[in-house]
Amino acid sequence: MKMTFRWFGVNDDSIKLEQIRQIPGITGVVGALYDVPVGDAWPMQKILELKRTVENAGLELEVIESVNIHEDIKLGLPSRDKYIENYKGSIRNLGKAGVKVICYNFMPVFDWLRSELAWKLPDGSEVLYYDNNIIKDVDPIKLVEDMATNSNGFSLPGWEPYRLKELKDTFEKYKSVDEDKLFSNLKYFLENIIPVCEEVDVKMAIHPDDPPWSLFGLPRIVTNKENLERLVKLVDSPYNGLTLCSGSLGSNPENNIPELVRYFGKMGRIHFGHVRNIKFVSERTFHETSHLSSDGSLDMFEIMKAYRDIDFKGYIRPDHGRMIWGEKARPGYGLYDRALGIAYLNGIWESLNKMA
Ligand code: DNO
Repeated sequence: MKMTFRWFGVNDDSIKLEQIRQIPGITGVVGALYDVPVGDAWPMQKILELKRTVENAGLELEVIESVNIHEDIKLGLPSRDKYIENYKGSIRNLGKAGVKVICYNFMPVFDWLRSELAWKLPDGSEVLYYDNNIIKDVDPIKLVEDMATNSNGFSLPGWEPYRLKELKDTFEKYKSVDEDKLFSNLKYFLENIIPVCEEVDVKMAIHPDDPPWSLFGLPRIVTNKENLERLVKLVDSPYNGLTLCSGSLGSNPENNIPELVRYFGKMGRIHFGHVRNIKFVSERTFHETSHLSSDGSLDMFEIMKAYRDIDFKGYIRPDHGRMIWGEKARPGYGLYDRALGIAYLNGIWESLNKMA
């Protein structure tokens, strides 16, 4: 297991690489180019610049999160071929720069979604909250506007402001895309790119839908064991793999995370693990917590044990943390609570190794 930390770059992160470097056991950052529009090929020079910056701080850049997928690919429009060609260009360039894993998602229109970005826990810390009663009645356009203005001045991953303008139009286009169609659009994409991944040794790792159910009538397919199984079979190659996100899949209590880790891990299809906890409030309503098992509804020991049992050699990162100690950072992505999360996960890992 290699422990990593998501970083949004010199210009868009409150956290410095020098601080990340001092987290015990850290090997590298999970980075991305945030100034390349979705759909364009990532230029070699910019990738190398990012790599140099990260490596100069004594860290590795082996995981990218995310190279986002242009909406036309998800919609299966004729223009998708041009964007798929660009995507292949990004994969080739990232491979040349030594990147091993690309995390991406196939969620229509939205990436992750919450009803509140700074909900107060009794200890005064702030967390992300998903209340299904709010989401089910809300106008999605209004929600996106709120998200964009309430994120401590940072743009949220997947909520690029320039995409909001097209939102209404995109909703219209999705009226003809159901789950089967979305699966076949994903298959088309994977069939085209996986041979390039095999050639340059870069593994694709799809991120589950967060939360793992349909929103605003849009189809969502990366949601449970059955669909993950269907997905890995779309193209039967180890390069067609998963980012197993405990918090995203885990917000549906029917998803048993340790079981999923064992099942897809034994197949060699998990390349990246996002490890975090959440607490169920009621059906389809939950909030995030510290990583500690006793603070949430997921058993972190059992999750890490599953990774240990499959002798996981891939990358792990702590996921969203609480906002604590007065930190001002992008919601979910502060330094302090994610660093505490790492220390805790590393502690579990050491115990597991010694007990083995
Ligand atoms: C949220 C993240 C997601 C994730 C993408 C991957 O905090 O886990 O935005 O990065 O879905 O493409």
